[in-house]
Amino acid sequence: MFHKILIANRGEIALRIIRACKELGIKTVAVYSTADADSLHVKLADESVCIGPAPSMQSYLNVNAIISAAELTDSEAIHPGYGFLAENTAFAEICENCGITFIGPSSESMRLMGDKISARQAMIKEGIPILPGTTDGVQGVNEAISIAKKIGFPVIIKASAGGGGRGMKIVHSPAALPNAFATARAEAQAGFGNPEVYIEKYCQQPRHVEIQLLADKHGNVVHLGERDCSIQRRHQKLIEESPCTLITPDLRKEMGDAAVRAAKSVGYNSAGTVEFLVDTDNKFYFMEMNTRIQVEHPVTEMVTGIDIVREQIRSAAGLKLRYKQGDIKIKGHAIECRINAEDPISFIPCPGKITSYHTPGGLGVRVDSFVYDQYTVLPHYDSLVSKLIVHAETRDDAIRRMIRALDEYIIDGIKTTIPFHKRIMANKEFIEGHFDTGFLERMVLK
Ligand code: MV4
Repeated sequence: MFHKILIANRGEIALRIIRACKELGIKTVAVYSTADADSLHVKLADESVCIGPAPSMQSYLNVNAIISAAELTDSEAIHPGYGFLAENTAFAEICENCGITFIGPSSESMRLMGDKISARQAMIKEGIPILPGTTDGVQGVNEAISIAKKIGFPVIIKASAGGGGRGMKIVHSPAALPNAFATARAEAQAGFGNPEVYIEKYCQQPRHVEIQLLADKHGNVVHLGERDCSIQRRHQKLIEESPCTLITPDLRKEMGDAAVRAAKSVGYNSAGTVEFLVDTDNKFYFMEMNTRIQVEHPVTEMVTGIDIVREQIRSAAGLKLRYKQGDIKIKGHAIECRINAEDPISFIPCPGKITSYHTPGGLGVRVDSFVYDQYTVLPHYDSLVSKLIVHAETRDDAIRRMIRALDEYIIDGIKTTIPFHKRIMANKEFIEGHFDTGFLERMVLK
């Protein structure tokens, strides 16, 4: 096992990783920007290294500074968390070349899954369902029109180097295609440095269901069931839960097996997530694979009792997976609310000083956060201040527990999305499990 790990991140995920390391007896090194000098991840780590000024480009994305910090502190491994460098193939490769273990998959499986066209091709080979569309990049607008006519409108244009919903264009008619196609390519070039796009049939009102995987360096892969992440706004997930209300044990097995095969097809050997869309006929389609620990991993931890970060670190150290698929049992229901420093109606970020702070507690309540009384939420980074996770026997009990916990939570001095979550937890459609990825947009219209 590693003796020392450097955590190349900040905020709640840096704390989450430090906690796993402490329980494994591993020493930790925090890195921080000058703006984060008072942050909890710096206080809780055994050592810390300042890696630059507040802007992420000069600190948490500063590869040279982070590699130097790892070498200076004799860290054997780097955990990238999520965001920042977590899915940067070049960074994973640099770690590999420097003899530092990147806690994540090999740069090769990252590259195969990072390119959405090569990921689609890998799924076809494995017989995993994908939406009708192209299996190669689309170069010209005429080609795009003939493909779209063949698969039928509406279609969606996506960047091959994109992901997470960034740079997608929904097209409803041939007339709208030339403009959408040109914009999609230009945005792909500007946003990802690669203009390549592909076209898929657009699936209306799907559920976003993802399968959590654990894999080791010995070819073993298990799945930990699914999360429903359909409650999102502009591709920012706000509420996640496990299990998903519409997944039967048979469908779970089918999707879980598909996700395991997807991982095996690229030699995947870490924690990861395979994202599917589930349509109104309960048919599922591979979307993409996230090769990192995700924000919403705690809901899966609550229903399986497995520490995903701990298993991810063990796997990176070359240890064998401790679980067979038959050992994985889903117990009860878990829900996570992402609490952001944002206006609860407009979702405009509201950083600032917390003047009073009290966290909820009690049975089945978990708070993954990094803020404290008098802490100033910084404007330089994302606005997530806390993840409130509840676990209970049934979904109804979990919703009631979440309402109770939201009522207990005091965060004064800044605006947060707590009032938004209270409204959702009281929403009839949400309570009945009748929602899809369009739920929030429709709610605003009402
Ligand atoms: C889609 C889709 C419908 N049809 N692809 C968004 C995240 C990324 N991983 C894939 N995403 C989607 N891909 C096809 N062929 C719907 C989404 C989608 C979405 C689209 C528009 C507005 C909100 C959305 C929320 C979740 C998923």
